[in-house]
Amino acid sequence: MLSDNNTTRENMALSCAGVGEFIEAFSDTLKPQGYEVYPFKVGFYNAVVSPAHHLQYSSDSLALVVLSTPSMFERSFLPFLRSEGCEGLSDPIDQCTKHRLTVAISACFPDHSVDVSYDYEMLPSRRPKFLAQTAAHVSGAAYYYQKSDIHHPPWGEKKMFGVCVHPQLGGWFAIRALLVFSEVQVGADFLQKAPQDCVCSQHDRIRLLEQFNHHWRDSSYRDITNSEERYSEQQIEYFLTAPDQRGALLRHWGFNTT
Ligand code: B12
Repeated sequence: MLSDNNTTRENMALSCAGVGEFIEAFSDTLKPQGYEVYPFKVGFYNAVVSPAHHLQYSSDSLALVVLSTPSMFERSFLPFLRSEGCEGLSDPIDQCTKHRLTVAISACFPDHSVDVSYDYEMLPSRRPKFLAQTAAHVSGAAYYYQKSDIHHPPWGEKKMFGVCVHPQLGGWFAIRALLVFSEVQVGADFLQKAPQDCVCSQHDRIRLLEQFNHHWRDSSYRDITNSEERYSEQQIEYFLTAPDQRGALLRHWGFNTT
């Protein structure tokens, strides 16, 4: 990767303020398209996951987690279908996110090597490339409520999947991608930001995990807080449609998909 003056940029070091400046244009590009961007250090993530899930970068490397907000569907996805269309077997929302991020990365980080992983990508070991909920939590974007956050779980040994809650959006968002800048190191003044704990009581946390695990199709878990935005009826219909039927639904709505 070459910088403006044709020197190789390696081990660029950024202070906390420098991180804000570094990601500003990227974040400003994606915000009107319905995406949010949160920075963190790889070390924050590796400190909590098991070694098998470690991200293989130095602990000071800069990482960004990208969330989609409710408006992504109308501001980014429907226009994407109109302008680009989508083809092949992969999920149309995934195609849209990949397209938007690829364009924004080349525009905002032309001189940097960026490793991008998407939420749906798996390693050969069949593990997800990154644990989206842990990334959202350690970046301060959204609190990840897990069974271990319940003092006396009423479910015994039964596995209960955890769920992230965003302070403004409740459960009305998704975690889409992880970017890692292996050559950008973040200084010690960049402190981990605690996510806002917006489901404080044990009673509500139990309700949240039960709704997410047993009733996720009714989206009640998404309304655990008073969220500022929700998915539109059209978006809810899209996501409740089985993945293999979504192409037909888009064609029914008048979009060209193959
Ligand atoms: C596999 C998968 C599934 C599987 C299994 C779920 C699971 N959690 O294992 C199935 C098919 C069941 C599933 C279903 C759903 N899923 Co799903 N799924 C995933 C996926 C791809 C990987 C999850 C995974 O394998 N985790 C592995 C386990 C081991 O991770 P873990 O339990 O978190 O354990 C780690 C943490 O505990 C961490 N850790 C340890 N200590 C600490 C301490 C702290 C403080 C922290 C932060 C972390 C931490 O270390 C552990 C690993 O070592 C993620 C996307 C992604 N790339 O992450 C989406 C994801 C979790 N799913 C999501 C959703 C919404 C759903 C569904 C509602 C369906 C849908 N897509 O609409 C349902 C709901 C669950 C249900 N009732 O069935 C969302 C959740 C969003 C949110 N708000 O949290 C995600 C993040 C996708 C996304 N794009 O946003 N899913």
